[in-house]
Amino acid sequence: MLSRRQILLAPLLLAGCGKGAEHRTRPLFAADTHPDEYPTVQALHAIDRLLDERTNGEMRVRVYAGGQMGAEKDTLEITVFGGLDLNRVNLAPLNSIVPETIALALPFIFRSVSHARAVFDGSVGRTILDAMRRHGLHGLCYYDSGARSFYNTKRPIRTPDDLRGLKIRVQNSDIYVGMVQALGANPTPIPYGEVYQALVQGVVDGAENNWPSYESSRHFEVARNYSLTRHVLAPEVLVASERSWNRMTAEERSYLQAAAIDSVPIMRDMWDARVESSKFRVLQSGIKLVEDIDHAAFAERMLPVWDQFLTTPELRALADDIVNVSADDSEEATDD
Ligand code: GTR
Repeated sequence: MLSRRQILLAPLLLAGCGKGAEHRTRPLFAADTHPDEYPTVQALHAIDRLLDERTNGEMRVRVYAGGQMGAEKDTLEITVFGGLDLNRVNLAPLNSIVPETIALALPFIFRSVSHARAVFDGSVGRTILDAMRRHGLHGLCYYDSGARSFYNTKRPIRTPDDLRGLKIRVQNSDIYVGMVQALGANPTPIPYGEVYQALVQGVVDGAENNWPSYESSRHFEVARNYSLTRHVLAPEVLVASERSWNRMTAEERSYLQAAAIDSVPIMRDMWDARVESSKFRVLQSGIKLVEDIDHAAFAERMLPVWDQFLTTPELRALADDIVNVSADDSEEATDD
């Protein structure tokens, strides 16, 4: 059965049903939940510019930003179905579609931002992108998402016990539900676009996210205690619909893949700058920043969560591979 959104998107879908030659007459449709100035959306615009230059305008990307195509869980369905060609999502909503992505979502699996970047850029990262093909998606590249930390309207969090009993918004992913439960809080999955109201109305007491999202979503105006738990450093992901991919010529595919890869360092520069400016803006607003976190206590609570989610030898091997990737961890994490 078609969902309401799939029916709404029927025109996009039909426009995408042509053969290779017809395909080039329309741009690739891309979705992102963030507003236009956010680095992930700017990365999609960068891909559009690169494709425009390299194909003399034959390939272009039309970006639907600000969540106008719906929540990430829904836009992913639409992407698998072929109604969207490109989709920039967080890793979390992919966890239930592509089991291999769970390895990257494990709390505290990354030692530092440089470790995370080495994994995204290396062979483990590629293996996980390739696994997406079995699920109707073509993984093109990862983008930075920095470190996620807890924030709330009630009190400063320093230890897991400080979270006890709080209602915490989580993304649509079982691993986030398991993580928050293991910390003694109550997880509530809510789409990103609805979290601000949920915080205002007290439906939830807190959430967790990186500096740029905490700022851009205006959650910082309501949830004034930001605790640098840095529990998850999972990436953002750019996927293509496997259906759209299969409709492209080999040449179009290589242009698209190359533009995606070339957009990664462009996005990384914008990301690092945005982390700094977001952090500056929210600190200026007078939020309470909690830095003396008992990270060891948080990490210890996550051990059963790893066991709960590493359910196959393949997933365990992927997690081991991630841990074994070497990186210059002495380097200061860029978003602390
Ligand atoms: C942001 C991420 C979004 C979305 C959001 C959320 O950091 O960029 O794609 O996943 O978090 O918490 O829902």
